Formats: sequence, structure tokens, C-alpha cells
Amino acid sequence: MQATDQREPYMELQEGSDSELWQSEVITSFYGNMADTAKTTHPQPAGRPEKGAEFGYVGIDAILEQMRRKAMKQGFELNIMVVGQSGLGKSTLINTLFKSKVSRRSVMPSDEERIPKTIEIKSVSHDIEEKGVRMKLTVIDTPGFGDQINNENCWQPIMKFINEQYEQYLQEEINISRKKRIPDSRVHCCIYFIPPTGHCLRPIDIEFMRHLSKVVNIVPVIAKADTLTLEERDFFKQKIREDLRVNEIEVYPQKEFDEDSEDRMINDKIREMIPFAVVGSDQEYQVNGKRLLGRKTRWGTVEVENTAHCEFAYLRDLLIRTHMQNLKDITSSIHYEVYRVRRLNENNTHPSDQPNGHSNGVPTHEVLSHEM
Ligand SMILES: Nc1nc2c(ncn2[C@@H]2O[C@H](COP(=O)(O)OP(=O)(O)OP(=O)(O)O)[C@@H](O)[C@H]2O)c(=O)[nH]1
Ligand SMILES: [Mg+2]
Repeated sequence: MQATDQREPYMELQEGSDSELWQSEVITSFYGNMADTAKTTHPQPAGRPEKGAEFGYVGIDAILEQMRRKAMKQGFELNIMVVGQSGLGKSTLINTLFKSKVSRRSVMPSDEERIPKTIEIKSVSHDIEEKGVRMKLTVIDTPGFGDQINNENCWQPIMKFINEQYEQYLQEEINISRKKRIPDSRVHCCIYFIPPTGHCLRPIDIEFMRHLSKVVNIVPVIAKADTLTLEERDFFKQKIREDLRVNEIEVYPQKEFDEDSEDRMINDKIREMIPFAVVGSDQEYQVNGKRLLGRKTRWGTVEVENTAHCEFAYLRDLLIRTHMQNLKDITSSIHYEVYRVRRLNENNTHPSDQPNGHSNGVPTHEVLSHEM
């Protein structure tokens, strides 16, 4: 299994002329601020108090502007993985995500080829830019499972891949001479595809999510939701939430990581909607004079981005618009942290001192054993 990593050109962009430009801008604005201070005028952050009400104003709020500028220069990275049984539309949903409002402009005109069956773990990256903010969205496609007679450990290759990304990050982090910015290939979110049976979660779904939810943020979705009626969909969603609760599977956003009552309120709404019932398509059709992503049937067109038709737009908004930073924070401060502590404790010495096997002395197959 191999992941196609297209990170390097992006990193070059970070460390090339752009960052020099940024440094010079920072220096200019720093001196600018100092000069301003001498003239008793302060930097101009948003929400600055009126003149006259300025006595004692230090300008701490200007840090927000500094952080914004830095973040704009660095850009954002998000790594999403899709997993689930074969044929549920994982590869199609990736194309949907890239072709939907997330990056429609950056996509080449569609080739009308059918999506082939996925046979290896593969990453696809897109650089998206909107209002001067750059984002590198990487989606990791995985081969469908469930084709084997014995599907007992079908979650293992996925777990191994996720842990390998943590391991790579850890190795980079503990290097004496490390990169200015560690390339982040850690999986920030794993979209789990549930087949639209309309009944309940299958043992294989429970097994998969039970293991994976301990190492990664899981967002479950009902695949091919156009095959269910609205009543079936609502019933199925409710049943899945109940099954998750009974089996103590914590999917994203996890209750225990809500930071305050505002978080809880927003996340409770999402938890009531989960799993999102999605429809995927990479074909565009003309509907009422507009070109829309959809699935054309004999009875009409299912519009993928229309929330009256399916919940793809809610999923996209959660991933990109409302919870991107939180997905990354939880990955880094919870999932990766658990992995890091466990690995460092295990070795009891500096991991790179270990001989043979894996780069840190642990044979590759043992990376698997770091699940809890
Ligand atoms: N009805 C319906 N069909 C879909 C949907 N999404 C994808 N399909 C169709 O399902 C078939 C399989 O789609 P893929 O995207 O290749 O499925 P996959 O999960 O990547 O399959 P593997 O690579 O084998 O794991 C294709 O014929 C798609 O056109 C959907 O939302 N609704
Ligand atoms: Mg596929």
C-alpha cells in the first residue's frame, strides 16, 4: 500500500520567497507600530476603542491581526480519509468534495470516465485558494473491505496507515535537526461509510468504528442515501445513533472534548444530525438553467449540494467551514498525543537509538499494536 504524497511543492512554497516576503512585512509592520506608538497612535486592530477612550490601551488585541497574517502566509492543511465497504461510493464522494463548492474552480473539466475500484490506499491533494487563504486538502482513498470471506480484521490496514502517519510525525518531531515546519500527513478525519440497509449497524461496522474511533476522528455517513425514502432515512439515522451509544462508540464531535457550553450547544446539534445521509456524484447537470452536481434518474435529478435532497452540504460544511481547526486540534492534542506518549514510554529511551526494524526500532507490524 502506498500513499501518493504531493506535499513537497507546497512546503517549498512555505519556505521559499513567500516566507521571506512575510518576514519583511512583519518587520515593516513592527517598526510601523513602534513609530506609531511614539506618535501616541496605536495599531489599528478591529474593534479598537474610540480616541479619547484610549487611556491605558496597550494594543494586546493586535496579536489577532498578527496571527491572522501568519496563518494566511502558512496556509492550512487538512487530511481526510474515506473508509468503508466496497462499492459504497467512497471514491465518488471524494470527487464530489473536490468538484463541489470546495474547489470547483480548481478542477479541470471532467473526464467522463467511470471510477475504477480502488485497490490501494491513495492520497489526492488539491491546493485551494479563496480570498487569499490557501488550503491544501488531501483526501485519502482506501480500498473497500467486506469482499473477503473472513472480514474480521479488515480495520487493521487502516489502523496501520493512521499509525504510520503518527510515527512519521513523531520521528520528525524528535529529530535533532528538524524541519521548520513538520509535514503533517496525520489523518484529521476519517469518514466511515455505512451501507444504506435501513436496518441497523452491522457487526463489521461496529467492529470497525470501535477500533478506529480510539485513534482518529470518525465521521459516519450513510452512503447512497438516495436509495432510502425520507422515513427510512430518519429511522435509520436514529437507529445508528442508538447503536453507537449502546456500543459506546464515540464518533466526532466527541462529547468529552467539548470545551465549554457554547461548544456543547453547537456540537449537540451536530450529534443530533449524525450520521449524515450523503449522495455522491461527479457529474454536472443542467437544472432550471443552473449547472449542478447531481445524479440523474428517470424521475428527476438528485441534487448533491441541495440540503432538501441530501446532507452532503452539511458534511462539507462541518469538515471545511465550521470544524476544520477543531478536527486538527483533536487529532494533534488527543489522538496523536496518546500515540506519542505510548511510543516514548514503550521505548523508555530515545526512540531513534533503537536498532533495526522500523526506523524507531519497532518492526512495522508492531505499529498496529499501538491501538488501544
Ligand atoms: N445511487 C448512488 N450510487 C452511487 C453514489 N455514489 C456512488 N455511486 C455509484 O456506486 C458505484 C461505486 O462507486 P465508487 O465510488 O467506485 O465506490 P467505492 O466505495 O470507491 O468502491 P471501492 O473502490 O470498490 O471500495 C458507482 O457506480 C457510483 O456511480 C450515491 O450516492 N448514490
Ligand atoms: Mg473506490
